Amino acid sequence: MKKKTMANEEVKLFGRWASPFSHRIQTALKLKGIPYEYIEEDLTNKSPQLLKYNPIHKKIPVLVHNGKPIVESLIILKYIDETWELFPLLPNDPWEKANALFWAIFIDEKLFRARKMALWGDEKESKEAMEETFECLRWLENELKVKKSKFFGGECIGFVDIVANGIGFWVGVQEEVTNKRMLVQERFPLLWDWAQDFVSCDAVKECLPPREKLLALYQARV
Ligand SMILES: N[C@@H](CCC(=O)N[C@@H](CS)C(=O)NCC(=O)O)C(=O)O
Repeated sequence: MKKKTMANEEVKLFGRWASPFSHRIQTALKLKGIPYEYIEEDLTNKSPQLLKYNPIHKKIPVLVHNGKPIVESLIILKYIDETWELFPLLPNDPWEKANALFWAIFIDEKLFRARKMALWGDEKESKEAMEETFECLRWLENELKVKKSKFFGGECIGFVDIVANGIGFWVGVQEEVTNKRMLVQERFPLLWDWAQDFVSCDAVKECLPPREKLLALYQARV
C-alpha cells in the first residue's frame, strides 16, 4: 500500500554533483516533495558508509530510507514512486508501466553504452558507436511522435523523462567538449524540443549541476 510521508521518516541520498544518476533521484525526490539529507561522495575516496550500503557495485546513488539502503538508480526511482504517492512517475496501467520500464532500460543499456563509446572511444569505435547512438535517438524520437505528448510521461515529466536526463542536459556539455554532435535539432526535432522542456522544469533545473563546472570537469578529462 502506498503511504504518505511521515514526519519521522529519515531519507538520505549518497550522490555526486556531476552524476546524471544522482540527478535522477534528486529530481524524483523534489517532484514528490520529500525532504532528504544529501551526502556528497568523493568517488576517488569512497566513504565507509557508501561501501557498507552498496558493497557490490560501490557506486552512487544510494538512497537510505529509515536505515535501509536501496541501490541502482532505476530501482531507487521505482522504490520512491511506490513509497510516496504524490506526483506518480510510472503509469498505473500494467502495459504502460511495462513500456516505460522498457524505455528506461533501453536508455541505460543500449543508448548509454553507445553514447559513451561514441564520445570517448577511439576513432573507429566512436564512428560505429555514433551510428548506433543515432539509431537509439531515432527510436526515442519515434516514441515521442507516437505518444504525441510533450514528455515521455505525458504532459508532465515521468519515469522515462527522468531517466533520459543524460540526453536532456549532459549530452549538450559533452558535445561541446568533444565537438561531436548527437542531439541535432534538424534530425531529432521532437527530442530536441523535449530537451528544452525537460531542463525548464523547476524540479529538474533546481538539481542540475552548474554547466560551467561540468564543462570544466569534462574538459579536464579530454
Ligand atoms: N547503474 C548505476 C550506475 C551508477 C554509476 O555509474 N555511478 C557512478 C557515478 S556516475 C559511480 O558511482 N562510479 C563509481 C565507480 O565506478 O567506482 C545506476 O543506475 O545507479
